[in-house]
Amino acid sequence: MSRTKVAIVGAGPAGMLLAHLLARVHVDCVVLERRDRAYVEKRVRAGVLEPLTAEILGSLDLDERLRHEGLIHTGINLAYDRETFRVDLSELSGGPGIFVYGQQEVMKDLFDAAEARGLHLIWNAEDVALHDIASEHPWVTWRIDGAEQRLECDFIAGCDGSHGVSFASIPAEAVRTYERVYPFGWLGVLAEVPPCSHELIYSNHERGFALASMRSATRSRYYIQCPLDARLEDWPDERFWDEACLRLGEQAAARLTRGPAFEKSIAPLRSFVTEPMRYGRLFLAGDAAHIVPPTGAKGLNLAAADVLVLSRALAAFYGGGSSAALDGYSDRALARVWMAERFSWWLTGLTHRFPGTEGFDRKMQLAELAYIRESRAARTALAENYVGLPLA
Ligand code: FAS
Ligand code: PHB
Repeated sequence: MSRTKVAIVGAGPAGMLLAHLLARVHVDCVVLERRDRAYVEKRVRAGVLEPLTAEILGSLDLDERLRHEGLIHTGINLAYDRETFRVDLSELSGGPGIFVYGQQEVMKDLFDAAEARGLHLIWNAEDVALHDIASEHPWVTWRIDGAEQRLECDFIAGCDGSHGVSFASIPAEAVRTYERVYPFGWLGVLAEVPPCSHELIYSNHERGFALASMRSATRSRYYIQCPLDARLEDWPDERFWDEACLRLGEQAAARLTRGPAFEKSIAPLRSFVTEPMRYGRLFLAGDAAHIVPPTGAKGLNLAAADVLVLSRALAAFYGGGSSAALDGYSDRALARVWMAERFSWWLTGLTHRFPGTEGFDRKMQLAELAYIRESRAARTALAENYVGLPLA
């Protein structure tokens, strides 16, 4: 049996950033991850970092590769009805814009530094279970090679994503959940081809949404909206490229380089929030507490903001004994979460085709896109939300 101050469940962006933030303020913690490093690192997922997330990595001296290999984008593009227009994120938000740097790279940086800094990570922790989370002395158990392990702690950080054990450990009557499930998914490919545009293109096409993104000047990431029952085997590369070209518009299609997809996956889209993000000595962060559709590129960035607030609250507790910040964690994190949920829901509604929304609804989408193209105020609102709203 061992003891720590904070037991962190999950070594995704939330768990690993929290571990580094706590190590920085000398708060002892242990990270329990049910998979191994290779599995967590190979998951493609996010590609856009807000300036706040880049600042957090910088504050931990973990931004060297981001600064040298990441791409700074000062704008994004919206396409609809054979029109494409740019939203100047940097000029309209007064900040640097966004950083295009894959979640895989962020995880590599977090894991490399964790090993170098001696952070305590336990991989392949099976059957993690949380105990006495409503008491002042919670503890965690798990199995390694069949042998039961136990860890005493003061607090548990549930950073184990949307299918983790933390959320499931909270009595249903102690939380309220809010959900919106979208009637479509995203079919995404990763290919070693140069991107068709030096900035992201979000396209609302009558055949459905499409997104042209990238990981570098030689590696591209494309997504198209697909039905929820779509099957990968029905989407050979050529069919994917044909559809992407149709939906991204002639200009982009003319510059699009096709190539073999070395990663292809379908992700469902949903919005989900748990309130509160705390139960007793268990604090939820990231996807364990909330899910956003990837349209707004907010998932990883919300996880980073949650653990920044949580790490400061834990530092205040261990630094001065006050639990005021811990008691305020859930409200403070949720204030930003709901804003990001609203933006992600709104941008999804603006850029995707919803079954049965022909005629008037379609005209509303096109009129709103035309308004954004014409109105500096509307583009400013989009830019402010896209680069990330300040922490309250
Ligand atoms: P994560 O899910 O990343 O990490 C949780 C960790 O906990 C995992 O490593 C898991 O193995 C571990 N775990 C789970 N249960 C456990 C247990 N019982 N015991 C121990 N460990 C356990 N965001 C964007 O901004 N842009 C995108 O393009 C984008 N694409 C996405 C595509 C997909 C398919 C998904 C699912 C998400 C995507 N996201 C995207 C959102 C994504 O980036 C998440 O928001 C981000 O990974 C959240 O990080 P965590 O909260 O750390 O959760
Ligand atoms: C990505 O590059 O994977 C990406 C970018 C922007 C999004 C979603 C995904 O909104």
